[in-house]
Amino acid sequence: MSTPMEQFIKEMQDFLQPDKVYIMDGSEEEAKALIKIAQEEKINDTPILSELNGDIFPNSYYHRSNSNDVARTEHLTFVCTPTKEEAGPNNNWMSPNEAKDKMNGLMKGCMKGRTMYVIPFLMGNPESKYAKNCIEVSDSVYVALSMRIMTKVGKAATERIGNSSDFFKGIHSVGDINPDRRFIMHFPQENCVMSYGSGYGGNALLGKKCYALRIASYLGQKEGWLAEHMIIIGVEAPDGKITYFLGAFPSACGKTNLALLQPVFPGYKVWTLGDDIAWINVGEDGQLYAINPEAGMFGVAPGTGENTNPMMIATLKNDKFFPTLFTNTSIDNSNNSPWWEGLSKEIPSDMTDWQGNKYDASLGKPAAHANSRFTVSIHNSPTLSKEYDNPKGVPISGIIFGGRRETTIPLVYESKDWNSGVFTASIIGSETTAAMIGGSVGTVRRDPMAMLPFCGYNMGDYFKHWLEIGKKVKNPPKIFMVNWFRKDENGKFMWPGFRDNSRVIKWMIDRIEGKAGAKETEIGLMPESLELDGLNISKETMDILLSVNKDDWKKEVGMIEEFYAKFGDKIPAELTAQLNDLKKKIGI
Ligand code: SAT
Ligand code: MN
Repeated sequence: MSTPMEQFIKEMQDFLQPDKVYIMDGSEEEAKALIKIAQEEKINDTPILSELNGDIFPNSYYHRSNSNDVARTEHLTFVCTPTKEEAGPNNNWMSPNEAKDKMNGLMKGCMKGRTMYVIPFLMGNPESKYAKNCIEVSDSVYVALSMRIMTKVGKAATERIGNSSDFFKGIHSVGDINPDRRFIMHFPQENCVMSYGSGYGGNALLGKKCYALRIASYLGQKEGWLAEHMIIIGVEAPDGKITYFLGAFPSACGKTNLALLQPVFPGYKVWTLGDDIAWINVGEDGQLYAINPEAGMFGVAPGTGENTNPMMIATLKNDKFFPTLFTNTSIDNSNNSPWWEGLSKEIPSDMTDWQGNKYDASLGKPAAHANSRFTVSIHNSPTLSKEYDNPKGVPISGIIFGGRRETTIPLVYESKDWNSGVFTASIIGSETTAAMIGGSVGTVRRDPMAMLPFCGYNMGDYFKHWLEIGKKVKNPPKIFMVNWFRKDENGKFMWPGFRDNSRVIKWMIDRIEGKAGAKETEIGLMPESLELDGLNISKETMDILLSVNKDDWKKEVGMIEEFYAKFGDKIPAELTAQLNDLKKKIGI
C-alpha cells in the first residue's frame, strides 16, 4: 500500500508527465547538485543561476527572470471557494470546477521534457503543534532551491507527513512564462494551490503568500487561530527583559528594516524572529503566541544598504547556512557582484542591468528592478532570536500596524482596547508600491491588517474572526498604529525613520510596562512626549506628527466608509460602532 504522499506524487506524475521526478531530501549535497543543474540549464541563453563573487557576498548566486515576471500578479490570483461570497470582494473568485478545468487544460502534460521537483516542506518546527505539513511539485530548479531557503525542506517533512493525508498540495509549473496563460488558483477547501506561468516568489514559492497566508488564514478561521502578514521581533531592554511585538505593514513599507532594527538607545537590541509571516495562536494560558512558519527572508533589495539596514547587509554577507540568491538586481561587472539602488552611493561604472543589457546611467532608469529581491536563510541573520524556532512560539505584548501615508495618520497612536485595535487595523491605508503589478504606484489603497491581497476568505468574516480571537485572549497585547512616512508641504519626510523608529518602539514598551503616560485624542492614545535626545527635529514638526487633523480625518472617514461598503452587512456591528464613535469625535 502506498502512502498518501506517494499517491500524490504518482498522481502528479500522471498529470504533469515530467521526464524525470526528483524528490528532495534537503541535504547539503543535494543543494550543490541542484545549483549545478541551475548553472547548466539555460532559458534564452541565460543560465538559471550564475555564481557571484564570493569575496563580496559569500555563497551567492544570481538569477534573472523573464522581464514580464517580476512581481506578484494579483489580477491573475483567484480564491476558488464554492460560493463567491466566501471569497469576498477582497478576492478574485472563480468556481472550483471552472478553475480546475482551466488549470487542467493548461497543466496537463506541461512538464514533458522537464524534471518535476517534489518539495516536501514544513512550515514551523516539526516539534510544534502549530507546524503544518506541505508538498510542492514544481518544474523550476530556482523554485526548488528557493523553497529550500524559505522553508524546512526534505527529510523532516517527509517523516512528519508519514502516512498522513493531511498536507498542503502545491502544484506549480513555470509553463511558458506567458502572462496570458498565468494563473494562481487557491482551493482552500482542498488545501491545494495550482500555479502556472510564473516563477516569481509570491506566485511560485507556494509556501509563502499562497499557503502561509491565503490558505492558512482560511484554516485559521476554521481552527481558531490567525495567519498574518507580520514580522515578529523581540526588543531587549538594558535590564535584559525582552518584549515581543508583531508588526504588519503593506509590502515595501520598511517592514524588513523594522525586523532587523538597530535601536538608537544604548543597551536596547532588536532580536529578529520573522520578517513577513506570523501564525498566531491563543495559548493554554490565554496569552497570544506567535511562530514564524518560514525559514528564510525574501526581501526587496533596492533601498537596502549599510546606512538603512546594516543588519541585512551583514545577513547577506554571512555564509554560515545555505546559498543566498539575488534575483533581478544589476551586476557590477568590475567584480561580478550584485548591485542595486541604495547599496552604495556611487553607481558602479560598468554594469549589466536587470534585463541583461549594458547599463547606461544617462538614461535615468534604475539598474536593478525596483522589486529585485534577495532570498536568504534567516539563520544567517546576526540578530536571529534564540527563540526563533521555539515550538510554542513567543508571547506577544504589542502589535504594531502601519502604512505609508503622506498625510493624516500621526507618527503613532495606541488603541484603547482589542476591538478598537481591530478597527484601527481594518482601516489601514497605504500608498501603493512597486511590489505589486496591477495597481498604480502612489495612490492610497485600503489594506486592512496589510492582508488585503492575502486574506483567503471574505474580509468581513476575517474582521469578525479577529474580534472572536480577542474574546479568547486573557491579557491582550496593546495595539499601535504608526506612520513613518508623513511629509511636509514641501514634500519632505518629517520623521527621520529607520533607526530613529526605535524611539517610538521605546514609548510602546514603556506603555506596555505602565511607565509612560499618554494623551487621549479622537483616534486613540498618543505620546505626551518621546525621547528625542540627539535628534534634530523641531517642536513644531513633532506637534504635527503627534496631532489629529480633523479635516484630514473627515476625508479619511469618507474613504473608510467607501471601503467598508464593499463588504455590506459582513462588516461586524462592533466595527460599525467604532466608526460611528470616530465620526462623532471628529465632528461628523
Ligand atoms: O509576494 S512576495 O512574497 O513574493 C513579495 C511581497 O511581499 O510582495
Ligand atoms: Mn510580504
